[in-house]
Parts: sequence; C-alpha cells; structure tokens
Amino acid sequence: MPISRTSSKPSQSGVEDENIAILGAGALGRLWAAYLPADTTGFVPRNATTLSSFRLNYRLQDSDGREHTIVRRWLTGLSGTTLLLVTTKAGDTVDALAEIIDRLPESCPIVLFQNGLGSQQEVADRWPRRPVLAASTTEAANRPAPDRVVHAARGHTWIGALTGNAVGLSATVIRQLSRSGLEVRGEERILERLWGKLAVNAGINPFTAILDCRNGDILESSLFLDHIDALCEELANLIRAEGLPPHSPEELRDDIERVARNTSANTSSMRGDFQGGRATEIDYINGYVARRSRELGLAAPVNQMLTDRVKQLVSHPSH
Ligand code: KPL
Repeated sequence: MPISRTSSKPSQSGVEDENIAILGAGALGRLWAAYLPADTTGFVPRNATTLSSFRLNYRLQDSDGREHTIVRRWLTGLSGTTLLLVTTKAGDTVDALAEIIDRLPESCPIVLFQNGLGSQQEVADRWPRRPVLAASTTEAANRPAPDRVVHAARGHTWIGALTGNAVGLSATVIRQLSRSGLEVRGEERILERLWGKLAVNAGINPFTAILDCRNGDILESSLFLDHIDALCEELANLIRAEGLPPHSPEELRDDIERVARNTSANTSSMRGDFQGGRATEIDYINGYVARRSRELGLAAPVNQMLTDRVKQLVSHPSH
C-alpha cells in the first residue's frame, strides 16, 4: 500500500523525473496526495506568502479503516511539474488556475477533477492551447475535520482529453496516476461520463442538502418522490438536445436510486459543503442543467427550483 511512503525508488522508465502538483487541498486532493509517492507529489499554495509551514500534515483513514499520518510538501516552484491535478471546488477552478498557470510548463497536462459541468468548459475556453483533460471519479472521500480525510469507498477514475493538445496524453497521465495504486482508466468519451455523473449528482445532492439527510434517506422523502420523475425528464431532454447518446427518464431514475442505495450512509458533497459553511456546487449541477436547458429553449423548472432552494438554504441556513 503506497500510503505515507516517504521515498520512492526511481525506476528504469524515468519516473524519477515525474513531479505531480495538486491544486486544491480538499478531500479529493488530499486523497490523491496520500496515495501518490510522497517525494514526487506536493500541493500548490494559492498564496505562498501566507504559508505557515512548508508541509501539510493530516490523517487519512483508508478504505479498510486503517489510519495513516500523511505529510506532503507545499511546492514553492512549479517549473519541473509533469502533471497538475486540479481538485478545487468547481466555482473556484478558473480563479485558482489563473493564479498559477503562468508558472506551469506549457506542456504540463492539467487534469480537472471538478464535480458537475461548466467549470471544465470554462477552463478549456480560457486556455484552449493548454493540454487540459477531465477526470470523472467514483472514489469516495470526505473531510469530517480540517485535518482528517476519510476514504469512504474505493472506486474508479476515468481520464479523457478536453482540449486538442491533450489528445494522446491520457496514457502518460494514467501512468503517473497509477503510481497511487488507485484504479485509473482512459475514456475517449469523457463528456458522456461527466454527464452520467452529473445526472446522478443532480438527482441526489440537492435533496440531501435541503432535507439535511444522508444519501439513502432521500428515497422515502416526499420531496424526492414528488419531483424525481420530472427531474429525470428534464435531464433526458437536455441530454438528447446536447446530441449525446439518449437515456430514458426511467433509466436515469434507476441510476440515481441505485447510487443513493449503494451510498446510503454517505453524506453527499453538497450536504458536506453546506454543513461545513462552504459554497456548494449547485451552479455546476442542477444550476448547470437549468442554464443549459434555457440556452437550448427547454424548460427545466424542477432543476431551477432545486437550485433556488439550495441557494436560499445557504443564504438563510435556519429555514
Ligand atoms: O458524488 C456524490 C457526491 O456526494 O457528490 C454522490 C454520488 C452523491 C455520493 O455521495
């Protein structure tokens, strides 16, 4: 198990020259940092002048329930970086990247791990010549305390190119990420995979935040039962209008309910953000569906209603 390794042996394939930088020290960023080799992985500070230490220390509970102490560097330079993982919240991504991108080698692949959709397109539109890839992951991680990460369940991570200059780079990215021991695969149709995850998040996350409940508990709630069919209809209409392979509303509802059951004891990322006083990703999940639907002349009142209610919740948490 590679967790907490403090040194990794150079191999014949030249991996000693690989340096992975992680932008975003939330649950997912810390999860990847814990599994990747300690001596070639570090975090990128948003503002190096405010750092109180050169190292970031935290505890990780792995998926078998074992505890590890993790120590990783804050990186002071980025010139030798061979891979950048961006694990910021969707709404912070463009601003965070803008602060550091001039220090990153032009050829360095940038892998975006954001939930939902919208932030990936913002990055690809702003830096079209950079090799930008997107990741879709089912690794489940949460951060119950600032210095503690729980790897709740093992999953898979799919990687695919977003910009022209990233085409053909998946293999090198996968090779570097596979040193974590986590399951990483290439995906030529990454947008479809991101859409699949978006649909599941749109059908689970806002309900858990509004009802302040765990994923499995939404299935019996009247809020979910009253709106899920119309929500899935809106998703199916938009997926078709985007020219992606169609899914029936019934298929989408089955997917949502299956994931809610399989993760029934989990706190969703949106409920976790709300509980932790952080901005939620609603604008990139149901808000994205409502926005794109409007742009394409489709109605999405349920996605809009859920977006409004989550936003109201955040501005008036006592209601
Ligand atoms: O991805 C998730 C999230 O919380 O954002 C689900 C699938 C809902 C699991 O908690």
